[in-house]
Amino acid sequence: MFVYPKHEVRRTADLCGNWRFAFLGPGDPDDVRIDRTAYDDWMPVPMAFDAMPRYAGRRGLAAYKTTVRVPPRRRARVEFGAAGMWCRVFVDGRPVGEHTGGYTPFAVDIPPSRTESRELVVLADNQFNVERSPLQEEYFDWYHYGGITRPVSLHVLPATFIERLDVRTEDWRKGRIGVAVLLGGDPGSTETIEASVDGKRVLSRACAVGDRRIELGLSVPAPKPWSVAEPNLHYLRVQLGQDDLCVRFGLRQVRVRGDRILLNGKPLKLLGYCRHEAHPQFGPALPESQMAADLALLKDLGCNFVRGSHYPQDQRFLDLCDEVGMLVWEESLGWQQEARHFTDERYMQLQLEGAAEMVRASFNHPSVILWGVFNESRSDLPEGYEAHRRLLSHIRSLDPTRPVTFASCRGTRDVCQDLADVASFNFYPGWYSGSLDDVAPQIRKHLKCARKNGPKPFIVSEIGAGAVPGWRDQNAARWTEQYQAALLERAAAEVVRNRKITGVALWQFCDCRTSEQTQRALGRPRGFNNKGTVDEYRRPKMAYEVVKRIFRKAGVRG
Ligand code: ADA
Repeated sequence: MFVYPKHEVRRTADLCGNWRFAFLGPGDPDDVRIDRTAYDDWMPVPMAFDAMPRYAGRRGLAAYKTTVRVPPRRRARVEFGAAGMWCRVFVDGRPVGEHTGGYTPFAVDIPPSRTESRELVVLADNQFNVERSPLQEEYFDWYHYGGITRPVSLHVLPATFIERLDVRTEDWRKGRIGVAVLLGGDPGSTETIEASVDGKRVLSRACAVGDRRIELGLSVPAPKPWSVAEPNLHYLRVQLGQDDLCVRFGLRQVRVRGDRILLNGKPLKLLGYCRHEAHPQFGPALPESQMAADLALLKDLGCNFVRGSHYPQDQRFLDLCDEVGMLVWEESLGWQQEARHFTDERYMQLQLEGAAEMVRASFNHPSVILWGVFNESRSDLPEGYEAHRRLLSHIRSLDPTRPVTFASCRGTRDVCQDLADVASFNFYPGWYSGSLDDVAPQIRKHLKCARKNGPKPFIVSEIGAGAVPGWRDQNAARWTEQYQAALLERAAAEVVRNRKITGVALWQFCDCRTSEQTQRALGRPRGFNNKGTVDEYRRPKMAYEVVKRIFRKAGVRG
């Protein structure tokens, strides 16, 4: 719902749609002769190729091909929303870039040419491979798909172009913003820079573009703050010479004060779910209408909060959260990392790069209020302390405007809690251990752990139970919908009742396909993580009406 186009001057092209496709099967990408590939199929972009029936469950290399038109002798760039798990991009048969991580945006340059028609090939790989895709491992408790899973676009660029606009709220009441204009290309000339907010000119002056960054202080003509109840959005357009960029932003400030998270000075109560980007027919490449339908269900449940578990989110989903008023915890890619990860410098560099890609992509979303890292990793180890310190301080250096956290399952053994602005714990009383009577006491026990060094916001970042969809039984034991409803009722009621608890992200919004690794599969009926309050097709389980009643009574959904 962008009221203004993202570019009025820059020439761009949407590259979504059917590309030519060939599944090459298992193998090493260095053995692939792109010029000898027979493209015998078609594949929509964005889409996970192994969510398509013909390639379901198969792992290997896949080649995508399309043709793009670039004015002769002009530089251009292809921007990918994400491609996984690893990919290599070719232009006219020559490699121009690679990317790993599967959930973050990246770009590759198209070198100038006298020829206008350019061949673009993407070699994508959904094979688990510690060299090419170390950030994604088969033991994780969700299914890892492959392909070009988020939108792709072509950008024809002038010598000096606008890389990014980072918008910081300086005063939400008065509508004062700080804007960092990040430049790419060849600096060194003097250009005229113009800025408008909501279509009204607010700046026009000459500027030297010798460095890569121009700082602007601007006023929003008719400021309206962003909130869950009133998700007002503003539009900033900057033109610099022959290039321009329009971004949306919201006037809001997030602060931690004592044991509260404040949004524009008001304490938040975060009630919601952890959500995987997952659907049996699309894998992680959900169409926008499905994203919107998910948000409508979250709103119907009375939620104001969603934790994007366990990787950076699709920018289109965050756009929708901005528009409808949903608060987001966004986190970098990871799951139960161990000491071997923390002591692997290449792994840590990829974690740092992936976190930076996430922060840069999501910086302007008012809905994103919290950054997370390293889900359930060994934050009880000395190596874990250094790894958490590096990653959290890196994120803070890129974005000092948002608090940071990490979802710990180490309880009192956790040695990293001083590094986080918000204490977040995952625990499953009544599921992996104990009974329904342990739910509220365990929440109170973790609250005490969160406050051991003084008042601090505390989020129950995961709690829940599995229910096989449609399974109801007189015993009402584990895996029944009755048991899941009873457990979530106790968890939601305790969080809503206890004013010292900042919030909860129930595990999880919808069922999702999980790893086919034997040990994982044996504990996951149907090969799915069945802890959704709705199943994978978003059909509600018994818990739905229970959580809805409790969350809506709390009145946070806006
Ligand atoms: C962990 C993990 C989730 C999921 C959950 C479960 O908390 O963070 O991704 O695996 O357990 O269902 O057991």
